[in-house]
Amino acid sequence: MTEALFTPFTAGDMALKNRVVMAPLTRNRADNDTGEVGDLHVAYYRQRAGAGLIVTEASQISPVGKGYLATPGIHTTGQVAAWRKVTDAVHAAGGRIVIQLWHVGRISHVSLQPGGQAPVSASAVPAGVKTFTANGFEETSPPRALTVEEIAATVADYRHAARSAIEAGFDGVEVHGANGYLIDQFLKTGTNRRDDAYGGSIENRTRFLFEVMQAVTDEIGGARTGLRLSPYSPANGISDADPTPLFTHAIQGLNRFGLAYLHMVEGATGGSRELAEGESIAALRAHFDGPYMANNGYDRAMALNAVASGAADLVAFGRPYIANPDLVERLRRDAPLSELDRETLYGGGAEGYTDYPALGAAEQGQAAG
Ligand code: 8OZ
Repeated sequence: MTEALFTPFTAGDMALKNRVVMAPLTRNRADNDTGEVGDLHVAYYRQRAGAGLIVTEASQISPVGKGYLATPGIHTTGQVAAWRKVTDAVHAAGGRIVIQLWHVGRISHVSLQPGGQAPVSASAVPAGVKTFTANGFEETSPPRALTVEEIAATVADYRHAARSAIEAGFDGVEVHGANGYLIDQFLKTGTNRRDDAYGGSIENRTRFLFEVMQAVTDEIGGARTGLRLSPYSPANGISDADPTPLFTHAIQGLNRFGLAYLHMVEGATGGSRELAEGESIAALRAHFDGPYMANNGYDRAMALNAVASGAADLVAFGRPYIANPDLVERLRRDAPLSELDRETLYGGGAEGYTDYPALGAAEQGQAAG
């Protein structure tokens, strides 16, 4: 019997060969000056083309959207040409790949910003967390609030990045609305103290998200656009006074865009799946009409069950994909998973990046036996 996790699925315009997704993973190996990916990225993503869908590492939509050393961008012609080699390699290997569109907002440092300026956010509320700069881990710099004109320009940057993604050969984009970055900073009360049309009520705090989704879907179509949210995650010092009504409104409002999928971090990003009393991912998911991608701490049994039961259409695996380039094959055969090396997660070269082996032919025979 073929488990549903390994059967094809169509997400918007994207015909996927299975329901296993490689989640976005920041690895800090792009050229820090140009934001361009290189040959290592081509090899890394090609090795992982067995996934039904790859979501790339988060990639900044503009220079001010950058918040960590050596993350890639998707806004210059050089970045587009560099990513084209990755998308060609993944497609030649039979995979599908979308790029995650990222603006970090306040999760940045003056040394990473154009002209050494302060990072931007919904409001001038410091994050009190660390980022990764040329000097190692450093406290994020206090942000300033975007003006209404700058918000419009930022929406235009998302649109331009989405167009650039299609020019680079991506099958679509995933807008990063999660983990305490700019969109989340507008959504949640801990970071949004605005008293204009972008702050205060739930309608106002979701305005920026909806403007971004409108611009991106106008530009490339909803069927090539996904979105990642993390309603209950405290990642990057974010908080909201009452997240359930906020995300109920947000998710209901997303239905009009005909998205390829909604990707949810179910709990604390990279941490606990426990929720507070009255909070339920299933209840939020029920408001969404389109394909649902589950994420956060899934193992094989959880993923098989989530798809078989209909709780999820797709399951995104993050950390397991770092050390297991052939993760789908290992899940299919119920083969052991390799452990990742934490020392080589962020930055560096091929070590801990492209040198994790796939199952050997002999092991594959045994596991299949
Ligand atoms: C780990 C390190 C740096 C960035 C996220 C883009 O949490 C990230 C990220 C993760 O979404």
